[in-house]
Amino acid sequence: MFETRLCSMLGIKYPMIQGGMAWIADGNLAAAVSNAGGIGIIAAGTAPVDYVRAEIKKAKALTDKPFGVNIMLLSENAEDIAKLVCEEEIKVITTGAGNPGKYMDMWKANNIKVIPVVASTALAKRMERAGADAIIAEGCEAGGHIGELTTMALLPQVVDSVSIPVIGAGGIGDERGLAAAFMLGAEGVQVGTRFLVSDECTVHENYKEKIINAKDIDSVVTGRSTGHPVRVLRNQLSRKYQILEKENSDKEELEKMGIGALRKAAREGDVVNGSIMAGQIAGLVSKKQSCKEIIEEMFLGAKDIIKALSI
Ligand code: TUI
Repeated sequence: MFETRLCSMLGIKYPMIQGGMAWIADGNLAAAVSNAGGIGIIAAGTAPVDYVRAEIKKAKALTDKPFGVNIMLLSENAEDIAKLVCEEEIKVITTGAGNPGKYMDMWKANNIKVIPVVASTALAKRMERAGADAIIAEGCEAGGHIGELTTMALLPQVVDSVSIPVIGAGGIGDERGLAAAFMLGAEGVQVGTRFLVSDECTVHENYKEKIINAKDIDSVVTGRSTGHPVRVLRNQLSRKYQILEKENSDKEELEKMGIGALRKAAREGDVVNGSIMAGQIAGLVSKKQSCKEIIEEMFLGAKDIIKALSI
């Protein structure tokens, strides 16, 4: 039922891409998702090149399945990571928070499948023209850096605007979300927040507990005033940030507050002064499971939903 063009393109069993969560999605998580039949992704985020190289080596040791790297285009290391993925013969790249146009030719010359994340039909069309192999349409229910449109509105419009496969993202955390994305024309889904609490995810336990305990309305968007809106779970840092934004504080000072805050929460477990990036679906994520259990539960459940509809 879910054998789409994405499966044959990437050589995977289930058309599911793991979200490229900076400072969270490492070689361990990527390998676990790939071993379970999806496509695991190592997030480069704002990390140094050597860190990303080490995570790639880790994933290579843990799986013989294909896995990818997410390149966060706002990072000052983006260009170096763009070259690293060619050197390391990475099979798939997802990109976020910008337009990867200037790297496309280099990646295509290295036979890499390129799947940019977009938040608009305009960028989706540009990416298709530039040679993208598929598109991730990510709605603002997602965690981290977001665009303006919801998944429900964005996804079908992107599906209509390109002919390459479209992957739905943002707010997809169970079999119902997966089935809904396919109803909107998706040929795959990207899941982030639910994998964050997986057994194989090495994010700090305090971060996992925050996700498990989150309710529907516990995420907020900070950074609209600086032009870099980011969805996070509400905590002392987000409240401080929102007050400063209301007071029209200096943009540079606000940006500085954000840098390093994600790492502080994800690696050090400081969920008071750190940034807990997560999607709106965190309220639905209530149990820790292996990546295999998550993927199989979602696809088997979605199959049942769609079967029940066709009676
Ligand atoms: O990239 C993400 N989510 C992220 S990146 C990240 S790391 C970070 N750290 C500190 C500050 C900011 C980010 C955390 N979460 N998602 C993919 C995504 N890309 N969502 C939306 C977009 C997007 C938005 C506008 C992509 C392109 C775009 O327009 C670019 C253009 O030039 O048209």
